[in-house]
Amino acid sequence: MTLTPSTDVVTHAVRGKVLLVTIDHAPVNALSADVRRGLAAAIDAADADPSVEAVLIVGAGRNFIAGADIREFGKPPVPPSLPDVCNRIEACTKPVVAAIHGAALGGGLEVALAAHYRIALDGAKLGLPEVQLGLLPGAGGTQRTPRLIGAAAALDLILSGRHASAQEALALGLVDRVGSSDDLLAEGLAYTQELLAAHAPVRRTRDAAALADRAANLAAVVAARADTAKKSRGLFSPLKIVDAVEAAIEQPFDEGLRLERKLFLDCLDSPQRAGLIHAFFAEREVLKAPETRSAKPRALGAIGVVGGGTMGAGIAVAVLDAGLPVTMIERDDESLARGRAHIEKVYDGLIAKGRLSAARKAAVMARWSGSTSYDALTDADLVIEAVFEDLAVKQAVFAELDRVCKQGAVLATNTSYLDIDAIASSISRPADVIGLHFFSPANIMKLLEVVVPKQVSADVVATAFELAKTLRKTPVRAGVCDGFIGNRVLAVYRSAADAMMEDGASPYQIDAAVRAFGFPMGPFQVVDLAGGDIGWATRKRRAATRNPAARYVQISDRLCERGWFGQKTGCGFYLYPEGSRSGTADPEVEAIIDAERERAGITPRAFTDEEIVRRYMAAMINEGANVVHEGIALRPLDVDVTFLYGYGFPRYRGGPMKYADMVGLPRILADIREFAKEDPLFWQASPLLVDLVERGADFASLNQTV
Ligand code: 3H9
Repeated sequence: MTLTPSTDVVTHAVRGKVLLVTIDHAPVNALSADVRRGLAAAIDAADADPSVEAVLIVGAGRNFIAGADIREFGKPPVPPSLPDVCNRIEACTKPVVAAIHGAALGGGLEVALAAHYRIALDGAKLGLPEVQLGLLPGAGGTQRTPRLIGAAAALDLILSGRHASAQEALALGLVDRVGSSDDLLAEGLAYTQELLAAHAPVRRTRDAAALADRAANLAAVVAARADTAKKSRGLFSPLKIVDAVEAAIEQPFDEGLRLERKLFLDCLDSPQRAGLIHAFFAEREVLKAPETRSAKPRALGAIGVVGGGTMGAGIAVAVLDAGLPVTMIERDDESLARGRAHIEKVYDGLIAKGRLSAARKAAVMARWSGSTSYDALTDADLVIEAVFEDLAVKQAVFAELDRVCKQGAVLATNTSYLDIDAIASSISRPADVIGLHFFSPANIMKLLEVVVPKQVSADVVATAFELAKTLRKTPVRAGVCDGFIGNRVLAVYRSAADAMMEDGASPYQIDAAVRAFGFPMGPFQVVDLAGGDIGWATRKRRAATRNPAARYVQISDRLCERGWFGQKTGCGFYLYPEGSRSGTADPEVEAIIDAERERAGITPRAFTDEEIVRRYMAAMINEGANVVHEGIALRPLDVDVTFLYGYGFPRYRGGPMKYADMVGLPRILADIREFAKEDPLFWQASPLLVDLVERGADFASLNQTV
């Protein structure tokens, strides 16, 4: 057997009558220019070699092919293009088999669909996830998939971007066989030899017949178009996907491919593609905090949670769901029972929806134990404190943890604002203390701010990142300051929203403008959902240290003084008749706002939705820049991931700092300087923003790996 490199990353070798083509391009066999060249060359070699009767394509490592090389997008294209390579594979005069293990995603599945036969191993993941990157399958996926499995199934796969298992792929007709062992090469070769023995012909997907029933397939397109218009509001690529699949039904294959190429390039040029691909890489970069490289995580077996309120219970559910045991501490039996009830309520909700069995709930709850004595935490590897947000109360808890916990236990606080350095230095082992800021509901929200105090040891930080992985959360490393990354920036853009409200925009207009930008909710809806009393308590806490010269809008306080805390009290900025969760505008609130404007001596003016968004975003970006400048966030991308995962920032815009880069930093700075004419104290341009603009640089230039 000779091994011929087509390129360094694709080799081919003759095995009897079969040309075995191996893609070996770590980490995930993405289809870089070298891989594309290598694949085309291998097919040329197969056609040219009379001793070769069939071709088998496999991937080395853990995956078949993860797709096009995402890092190439936005750069000048290098031939051959992937559509050309797929067409070359399909045109091969000898049967081509793809043997799939691990991921066959995007362009990876398109390569497999261009092959003539497909076998997948158990554990394979097949999908066309391009939509999640603002794209559509651009190497024949929108044309071959419906021809192979019908428009309805193809649209479901392409519009959702989900991964199908090997078994599902078999049932759909996406693959011909599921291997019975995990020996990729043996399975692939055996299947190829079987096909040769049966004189199986070249079988091209372009000729497959699943679109024969034109009417039924068109009906699927009509339904998908209506559904997509509703569900994918604001997104650019989904409706283009529907158009491309429609072309598969209505047009000859080559015409369809041409349309697909055009639509793909339109998507490639779109800012949404840039935003979504930034998000893809950013969510992987945040995992690479310096301590995760320099230190090994400590063991994570038994977890303690102090406090059984909403937050403590949510954290306990997240930990239980990850398969770890939880010991919950509460001050008395009644509170402990309430904590347990909070947890059970989550699981009972799942049972009611048919998503969990009673037996499964019992198995999960068997990992839960509760106690009113801190002594129950002596074996815990990591304890998360989630009690009342008050420094003295938290320090008292930490004194107890210091007393009972074993040496080496990680002691974490779930505070959202408080000075973790002050908590750490109040006990005898400050190196073990860290902040783990979960977001409510803690079992659902993906963001976990890992807040790193001065004295903490590197392996404790590494353990926090490990915990995030176990809990399937997205960790972002943050430094200690009031509000860390997320809530600190939130406080600033909330103030900008309050100022606009007092100056003349209604909360309803502001919310609608922010929703139109792509957030699921506006800032005043968020207040109503979270409970106005929470922000009120924070404002009272900060009152003593607030700069008396700073503008302070009192409208929210007026609502709270009336007990209007939002959804839970039936009214806040909105009215929630009879427990309804979607609010309606409240004329009484508007009257209160009018009265406050009068009290403050403000003549209200009109705002356009565009100006609202400009001010809102400028405030968010400027404080984001401050947070990076002060080292609270490692890089701008850490701010982006915080907002994507914790604050509903629209993913297709990439996060506030990416958005700023796309708008252009000079424009953001010019806006801030313009707004500063009215309120110079609030609108102080971040030194980092000024510096970047002076240097002609952008936030992305600061995103290199730390
Ligand atoms: C496409 O195919 C378009 C075509 O239709 C048309 C073209 C004309 N490219 O996630 P991991 C990197 S669009 C470049 O941590 P896992 C990743 O950044 C593409 N790099 O591993 C990371 O790098 P680093 C459609 C990629 O085991 C490393 O690989 N395909 C690519 O948890 C490991 O990744 C997709 O959208 C790529 N395509 O998960 C699939 N993929 O070590 C995207 C990964 O420097 N990929 N990297 O941080 C995935 O979903 C997951 O990576 C996968 C593995 C499931 C494959």
